[in-house]
Formats: sequence, C-alpha cells, structure tokens
Amino acid sequence: MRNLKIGVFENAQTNASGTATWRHPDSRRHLFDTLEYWRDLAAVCEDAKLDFLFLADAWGWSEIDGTRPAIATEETLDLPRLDPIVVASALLSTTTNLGLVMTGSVLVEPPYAFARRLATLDQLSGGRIGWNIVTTGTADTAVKAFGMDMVAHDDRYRMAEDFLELVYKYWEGAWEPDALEKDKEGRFADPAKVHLVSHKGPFFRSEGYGNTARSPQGTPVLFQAGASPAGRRVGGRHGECMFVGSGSIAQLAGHTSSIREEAVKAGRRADDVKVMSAFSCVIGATTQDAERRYQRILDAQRPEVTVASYAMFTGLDLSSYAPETPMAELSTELSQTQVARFADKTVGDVLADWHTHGVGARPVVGTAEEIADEICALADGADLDGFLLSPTVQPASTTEFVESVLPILRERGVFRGEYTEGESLRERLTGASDGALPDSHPAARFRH
Ligand code: FMN
Repeated sequence: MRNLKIGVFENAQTNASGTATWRHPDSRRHLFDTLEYWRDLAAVCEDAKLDFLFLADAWGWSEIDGTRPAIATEETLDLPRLDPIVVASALLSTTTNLGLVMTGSVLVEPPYAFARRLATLDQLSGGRIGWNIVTTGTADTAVKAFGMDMVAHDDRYRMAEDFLELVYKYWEGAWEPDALEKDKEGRFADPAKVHLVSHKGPFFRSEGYGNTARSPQGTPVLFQAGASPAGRRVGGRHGECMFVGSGSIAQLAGHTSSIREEAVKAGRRADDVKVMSAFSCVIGATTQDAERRYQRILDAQRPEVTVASYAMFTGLDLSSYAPETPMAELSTELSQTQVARFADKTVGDVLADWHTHGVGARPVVGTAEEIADEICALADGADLDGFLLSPTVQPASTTEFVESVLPILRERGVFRGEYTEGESLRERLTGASDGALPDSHPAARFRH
C-alpha cells in the first residue's frame, strides 16, 4: 500500500506555468500580493495534512527579439511577482506542520547569503523547509537584470554542482549539531565544534565561518526538476524529491526509472529519491459537468498569449517559423524539456494548443472518484511516491481537491489522516529517522 506524498504547486505571481487563467470568475490569483491569500491557502493545505506548499520562482520575463511583448503585461504572464523566500517566512507563524518548499536559483543567488537565508527559515520553522534547486527558466533575461553574461544550459548544471558543494560545506560542516551549549554558567558554544569553511570551485569561492549555526535539518530537503540529461544527472546525485511533469503512465514510468537509475549510478539507493509528478485536475459532479467546468477554464484564457508564453520558457519565437516546421528541428539554451516534449509535433501544433496547458499537460477531467482512480493508477503504474497538485484556478482547485478527492484517497488508505511521521519535512517525505540527510548523500562527506 502506497503512502502518497502530496504538495501544492504555487507561484507568488498571478499566472504560472504558461497558462493565463486569472480572468476566471473563481480565480483569486490576482490577490497573490496580499498576505491574506497566502495565509488562507496555507491554512487549507495544513488543515488537509498536505505535505507542503511549493512556491516556484523565476527571475526573468518573456522577451521576443529583445522586446517584452505587451500581452505579457496585459495578461500578467510573468511579472509582477513576489520573492518566494519572503512569502515563506511570512507563513512560518501561521503554520505549524506544513512544509514550505521554495525555488532558489544557482545562477543568480550568492551561495553564502542563500545558505544563511534558508538556514534561518529552517531554524525558525523547526525543520520544515525544502529547496527546489533550479538553474533558472528565463535565464536569458535574468542574467541581463543581474548584469551577468549568459551561461549555457549544461554549464548552468555544472554551476549547480559547484553551488551545492559550497552550501553543503556551510550547512553540514560549519557548525556541528551540538556546538551550541547556551550555558549561562559555562559558555555559549564550543569552539572545537565550529569550523572554517574553504571552497575554491570552478564558479564559486568562499572562505569563512557559517553565519548561521546548524538548523534542525542542516541541509533543507533538496528538490529538483531538471529533465534534460544534465538535469537528471544532477537530480540523481543530489535530489531527495524529484518533480516530474505530468504525463501518461508509460511516460511517467520512463521518467521515474531514469531518475532512479541516475541515483544508483551516483552510489545511492533507487528509493533514496522520491519522485512526485505534477498533477492537474478539474472535478465535477459528473464527467460531463467536469468537462463543462474545464471548458469554462479554457474560455477564460486568451489564446494570443501563446507566442509570448512559449518564448518565456524557451527563448524561441514560434511565430517566426513556418507552421509545418518539425519541433525536432528547434533547440534552446533555456528549458530543453519544453522543446523535447513536442518532438513528434510541428510548430503549428504547439501554437494551436500551448495556451491550454503551458508547461503542464491537459488536466484529468472527471468526478472525484475518477480522479482518485487516476491518481492510484499513475502511482502504481509509474512507481510514483506522490503528486504535486498543480491547480488550474486558485484557490478553488485546491479546496475542491481537498474536499472531494482527498477523503477518497484516505478511505483507500493511501493518504494520511494526521501528521504522524516526525517533526521535520525530511522525516515526513523520505522516512528518515531524524531530520538529517542520510550518510549516502553527497553532502554527508562535509560533516565532521
Ligand atoms: N524552473 C524554474 O526556473 N523555477 C521553478 O520554480 C521551477 N519549478 C518546477 C516545478 C516542476 C513541477 C517542474 C516539473 C519543473 C519546474 N521547473 C522550474 C523547471 C525545471 O527546474 C527545469 O528547469 C526544466 O524542467 C528544464 O530543465 P532542463 O533544461 O534540464 O530540461
């Protein structure tokens, strides 16, 4: 019997993932810039005993031939957004068990400062923090904003390896877990348990003491979602939870086994990596009612977003190609996944329906029972550890899922009724016996 992990995908912005559903009457996403939106959503997730709320992120924007298209602003495809780390910190005091997972970019974040910010969150949350390691979608525009040169796709993954080694040294090695004594009759901390860190890598250098002492988990739970060969290698070596896009049982089974193979190649166990698939659904009282509700979501969107939206993820202007051009002829230094997944399609095919799904797939549309069946079939057929619920209209999609699908999953014994698996996010997600990374993880070698 599976014990599914379930998180909710969000972005601290109005639209995400290439679709633009913000005009839908039930959407409250335009209120993403209010604390109430996040507090209420986090409360729904925590009351439902979900594993975590995930805050995705990007730094750049949509650009075609060096110009930001007007429709990107009119339909708020990319900007404005809020900083997910700050949003997460605002939720620390409104939640007690819910995991808070956020994207952080190895391309633009300074690793020493980033290590301190995540350790602070992990400390104050009592070990509920996860980090989604990204090389950054929209890297082409983000680098301009940061005054940097563009870094090629696979070099960004080499940067990731270097960044990770540096932050591991601080999180795992700078302060031993029992360094703080806080003894007013004796001393505050034991100098023998505080270590100087030195790192000279191909991209990053640092020499110093940890600005923060060891937090409950040391290293926050490591999430990763890179799907290219370079991305999967980094994920197999470092990821504890891998996000994969949605797809058929056969597609997902292929992703899951290739991720587990990468983990084994890196000297870890196949199940050291938990695989969670993005999952989107539209629920109705009957199948026909669900189809009608899905059509209303589609009708709320302007298909004209497609060119700007696709360019945001890939830097490619599909309107500049003949519609019959095979997608297999295109290449990008941005998200290679968003080109490779259409290898059997033409530019015209993608132009015709990208706006209906964006980086995701068509949602599963049906009754709560049908959706629960699909979740169980996908988990069993593709060896998945869980799902990242990717809502179409927020917060309604999350509330409907929690109220109608979750009780069925509980009845079938595949989802928890209470938070019982330990205090930290790592214990809950990976079954670890305490909050620390296992000794088989590459970060463990930096411990004293
Ligand atoms: N990329 C980002 O830049 N920021 C994110 O927040 C982010 N979240 C993701 C969440 C999920 C569920 C998935 C499947 C992917 C996400 N990605 C995000 C994209 C991946 O990290 C990765 O950049 C993308 O799959 C392209 O990888 P590739 O170039 O290795 O193919």
